[in-house]
Amino acid sequence: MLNKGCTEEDLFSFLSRKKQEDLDHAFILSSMCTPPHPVAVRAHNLFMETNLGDPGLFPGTASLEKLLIERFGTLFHHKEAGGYATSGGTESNLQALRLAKVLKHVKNPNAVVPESAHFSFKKACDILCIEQRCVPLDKDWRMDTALAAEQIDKNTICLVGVAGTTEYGMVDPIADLSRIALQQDVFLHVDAAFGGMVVPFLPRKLPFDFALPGVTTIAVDPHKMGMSTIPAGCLLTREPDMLSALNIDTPYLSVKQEFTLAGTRPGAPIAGALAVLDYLGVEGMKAVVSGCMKNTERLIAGMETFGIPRAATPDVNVATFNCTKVPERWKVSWTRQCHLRIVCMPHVHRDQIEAFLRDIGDLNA
Ligand code: 0PR
Repeated sequence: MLNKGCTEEDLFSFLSRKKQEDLDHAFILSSMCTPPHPVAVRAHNLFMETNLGDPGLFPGTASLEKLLIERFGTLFHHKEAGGYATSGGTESNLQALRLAKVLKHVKNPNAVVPESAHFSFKKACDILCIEQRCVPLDKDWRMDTALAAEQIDKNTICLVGVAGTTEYGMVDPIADLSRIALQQDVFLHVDAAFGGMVVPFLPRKLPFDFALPGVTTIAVDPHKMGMSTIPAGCLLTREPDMLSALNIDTPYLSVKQEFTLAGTRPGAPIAGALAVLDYLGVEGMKAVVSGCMKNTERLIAGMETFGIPRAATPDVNVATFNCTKVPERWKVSWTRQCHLRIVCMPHVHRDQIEAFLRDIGDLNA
């Protein structure tokens, strides 16, 4: 630390230079995050100093968190759902498994997850000492539900399905998983960190939420397709009071117990997340999602005209290809199976898709 502080001007010229070292979003095709919507930024700034680790001091902010959970409950066909705002999908998935572990009381618990599950489940299982059982996918990159049913035994506490897989953008057959979960009396956690803000706004109905009676908990991340500021995730529970099973005593705070993972929790991104939902409404979100899906389809069609086939026909805005080379200025990602992966987020406009396709054309000429 400097002995004597520097001037504000020097400080911010240093910070601006550092910011310029970050990549330009115009070329980022690999991210599931996107620059926040302007109303999210404005709401975030308004609630900058709030801390929901001590909600009694910030009752207004705490009521926004309640509203956010209510909005998602309603969107996911269960107005009475419980839940809270997390730091993102990793925390939501961890807390969902923790809840299953606490409520299921099994000595050597295991969780049955698809091979496509996000690596946060590995972290959660490590921390919670749960055996992670991975289920192979079918030829369309969705969880094979027959194989999932075979993996469940008396020590299984939770079955996991993904709505919008990280690598291939698929929605698992959650209706089948819901039936299996009810039959076998295990929890069903749906990781809709990405797809929770896409699937409800698609013209094609893909069941994944509380309308399916076996679904116990859902993770959804406003900081992905919800265009909020970071960090904003949500964990929703079917039973309104389910999370109280995780309560621990917090004697000197304004509330005497808490079930959250983090202690200090920012209220700002919660305000940001709610701001986007209320500002855009269902119609606005449909327009955003429709734009992203059209760009995904255009990208797939364009690549195929160059003889570069898709690796999957995605349910959400993630496109994958049998392709080995991409012009350097574009920041793309590669799946574990070495497929090119592009996420058509709201910041990836049609112009960028066309410019990318032109570059691919030049590369293949
Ligand atoms: N579940 C799913 C289905 C996810 O795709 C992700 C993250 C998570 C859970 C975990 O969410 P948090 O990272 O919010 O805890 N998916 C992206 C990924 O791992 C996250 C990401 C976003 C990565 C932007 C890179 C990036 O630039 O690919």
